[in-house]
Amino acid sequence: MTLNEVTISRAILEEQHRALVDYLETDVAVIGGGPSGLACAALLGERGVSCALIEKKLSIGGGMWGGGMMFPRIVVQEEARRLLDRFGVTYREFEPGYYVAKSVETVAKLIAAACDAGVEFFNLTTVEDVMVRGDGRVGGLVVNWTPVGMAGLHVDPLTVACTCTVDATGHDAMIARMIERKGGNLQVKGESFMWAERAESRVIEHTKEIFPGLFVTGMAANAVAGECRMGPIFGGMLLSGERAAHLVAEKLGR
Ligand code: 48H
Ligand code: FE2
Repeated sequence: MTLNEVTISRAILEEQHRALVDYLETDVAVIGGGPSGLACAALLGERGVSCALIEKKLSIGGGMWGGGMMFPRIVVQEEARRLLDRFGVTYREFEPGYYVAKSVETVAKLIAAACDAGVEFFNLTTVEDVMVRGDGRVGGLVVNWTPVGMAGLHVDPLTVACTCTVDATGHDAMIARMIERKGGNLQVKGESFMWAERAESRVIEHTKEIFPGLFVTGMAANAVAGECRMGPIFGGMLLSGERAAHLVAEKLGR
């Protein structure tokens, strides 16, 4: 068999173009491919919700790859152990209630679960703005290729429409901050000191709809609420992603 380079190029262009066009209107856009966004997207996909995950970097996985101070291990507490089981992540009990897993395996299995659930990934894509119209809700996102911003090029973005948006952008709570900056009725307090136990329990209750059509999950939920950080324990991120998926599905009547 002879291989035709043009066919290879056409396969890539046509398939990805179709994905982009298919997701110009979607039920849910999850912004950020860290642990909370991945868990949220995977669990929404499993419920049959059409879900796009938009990640500005080349790699999906966010802050989980690096474990703690570049030791690629993460810790998960008892409450979230069932989510490691659900996503098929192997782990070892270090001390009663402290489970340690490999960060690379955990990221890989979360990504695999999201893929299996039909989530469409758009990496290298930055959400640079949101659409809020007369109805006062987030109805869409303004997106551009990440390298456009990195190169400082003046290239206008494109727009996607979504019924629900999930801010899973981590410490910076980027989407919530966009709304705050533009005068929306939303205050981002910024994260507080390290206090693992408090941060891990509170992140679940801070996971909610913070502005019409906009849900927040993961570290962004604590950043919006002025809540503590937790270091490299990741159970709260997974539980928060699960809670966000539940709230979004409820909102969509699914
Ligand atoms: C597209 C964007 C944009 C944008 C950002 O940081 P993350 O891993 O987020 P979480 O909340 O799922 O997990 C937090 C965890 O990794 C962590 O840092 C913890 C637990 N820290 C505790 C501590 O004490 O430090 O992932 C967020 C993702 C990243 O991949 C970003 O690149 C991406 O969001 N992102 N994607 N458009 N505007 N902004
Ligand atoms: Fe962090």
